[in-house]
Amino acid sequence: MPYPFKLPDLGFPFAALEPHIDAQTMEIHHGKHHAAYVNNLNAALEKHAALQSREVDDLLRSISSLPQEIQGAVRNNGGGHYNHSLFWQWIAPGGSKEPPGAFAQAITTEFTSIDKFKEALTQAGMTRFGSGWAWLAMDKSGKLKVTSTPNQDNPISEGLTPIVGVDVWEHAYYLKYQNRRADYLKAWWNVVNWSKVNETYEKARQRAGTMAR
Ligand code: MN3
Repeated sequence: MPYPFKLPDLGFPFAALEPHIDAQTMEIHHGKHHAAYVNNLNAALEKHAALQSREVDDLLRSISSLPQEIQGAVRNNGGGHYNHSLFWQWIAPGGSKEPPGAFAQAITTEFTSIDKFKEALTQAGMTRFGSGWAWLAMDKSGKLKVTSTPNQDNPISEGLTPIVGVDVWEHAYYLKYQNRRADYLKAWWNVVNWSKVNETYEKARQRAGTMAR
């Protein structure tokens, strides 16, 4: 949905991810942090009517073509809005055990096992200095790779499609885990919504297949 951008519903109660992610963190993360990205993105586009029909992912794919005075605001706040809109969908109460079917096979092919993939993504999150995200992303040829980005950058700005990502900003975990990012990441695996992640993967794979033809 284009401008004015709106804060999407979380899809579940704030407390639904307990004990892995606590209710207060979810309430502030969604209702304050994500809401601020939405408000700031809308403010940045307020005087740019020609950009208001564009979806946020479209804006993020072409940041360098935007008016220079709003590039930073779109990158940070558009990225924040887009990243969190995806992030809420990739987590769910109770999660789901493992990636299904063809997706599991693709992960195993690339990383040798699901556990090795989880290690790689966790490592990417642990080694992201300061604030940012760790991602599983697909390149244009359909190949999966683990990557990480600073701040609210998203892999789509580098021509990749995010399949799943984890927020490693301190605001995502500090109230419950303080400085223990490793404990947060370990807990986060318990709430990953693999059926939604698989859906993201299938869509990206179809797109990569179309482009390869
Ligand atoms: Mn966040």
